[in-house]
Amino acid sequence: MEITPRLIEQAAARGEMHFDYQPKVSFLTGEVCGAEALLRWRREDGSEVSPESFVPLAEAWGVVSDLTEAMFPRFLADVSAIKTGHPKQRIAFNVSAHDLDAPRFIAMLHDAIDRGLVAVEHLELEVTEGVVVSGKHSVLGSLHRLVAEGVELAMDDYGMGFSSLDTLQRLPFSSIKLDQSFVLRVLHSAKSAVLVKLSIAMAQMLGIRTVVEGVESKAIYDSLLHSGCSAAQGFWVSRPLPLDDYLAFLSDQPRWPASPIGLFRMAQLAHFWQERLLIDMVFAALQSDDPVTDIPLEFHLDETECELGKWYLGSGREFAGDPDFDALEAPHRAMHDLCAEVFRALRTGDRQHILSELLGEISANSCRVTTCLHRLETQALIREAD
Ligand code: G
Ligand code: MN
Repeated sequence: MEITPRLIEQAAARGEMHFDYQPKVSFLTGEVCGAEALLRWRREDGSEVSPESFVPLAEAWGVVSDLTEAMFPRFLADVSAIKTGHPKQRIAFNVSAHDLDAPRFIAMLHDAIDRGLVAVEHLELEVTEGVVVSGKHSVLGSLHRLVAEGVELAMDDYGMGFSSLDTLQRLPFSSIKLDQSFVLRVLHSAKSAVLVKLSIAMAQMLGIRTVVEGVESKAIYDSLLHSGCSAAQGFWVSRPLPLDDYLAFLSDQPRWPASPIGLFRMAQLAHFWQERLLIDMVFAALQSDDPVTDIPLEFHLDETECELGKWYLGSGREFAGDPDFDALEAPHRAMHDLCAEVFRALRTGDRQHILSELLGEISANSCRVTTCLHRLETQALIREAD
């Protein structure tokens, strides 16, 4: 069969296309946290056309946006069926740069949200980085608005394109999905392992999460359990499933190995990094005559907004009673409060206060936070190895 643009269009219109759902598992909880909708084409005679053979053609012919628009209502209906019994699931829809550049698709999304057809907390968009989003003001504005409303935006196939850093700095991503080709090699290539782990750390510094694709074996899953990566997707967790099978799968409440160690490590890194960034900023401000007016995005002034704060006020409560856990909150809160005070002092020009008091106190509290986290990490490692 020769695939043509018309054939693709007819197939979508006739209902020959549907989505399978591939689960993602949280490394922190070991539970299914969501899934990715993957487009499937089953012809009337029952034969399957693989997405690798028709999606790139649809892209090349410029009809991919028609396909996206034709399939979006089906996706919304599926999400609605999923959320009924499983309200915490977030389901990802794959979009191409062409879709994001098409005002019609963005309008469809806003319309679906406004009409209550889908709630933003159930919705994620995965954007392939291969094709560059044009960067038109209108597109960027719409994307920022969707993200501000609570829709998540993931960069798909991270590491494969040539423009990943450029795209990363332009679009408001909430996560990156590390491409299978790196993940599949982590056990056999020291270079891939370093690239994967540093990409996770880099994402963390940007305040975004990482998902690994291509987790085909328990050994790969285990090797990334402590890496600070948020979630795993791949054949070892589950193959992509038809909607009904995915619903049954969720109802079984399957569990995978989970660990808080990645979070401890990332929190140590993030707070150390935040302290350094703050010091750099203070010194730049002291050397310049311009007053500091804006607080850079990387700084969470409210300690309950950073991942560590969210954790110890939420699922981390299970550690209550552990002296290192109990000793964490006070210096952590102090660190964030002191950070806010530095910004106030920079605005009022009170340099003396910063230099003689604030920096020293920040450093002392940062040490306390790091020590508690390091001890919690060691205890957890000993427990898990036992
Ligand atoms: O473009 P994206 O990276 O989202 O590609 C998803 C595709 O990868 C799907 O077609 C899915 O079937 C396939 N896939 C999902 N998990 C695995 C895996 O563990 N190994 C391999 N080789 N392919 C996978
Ligand atoms: Mn994807």
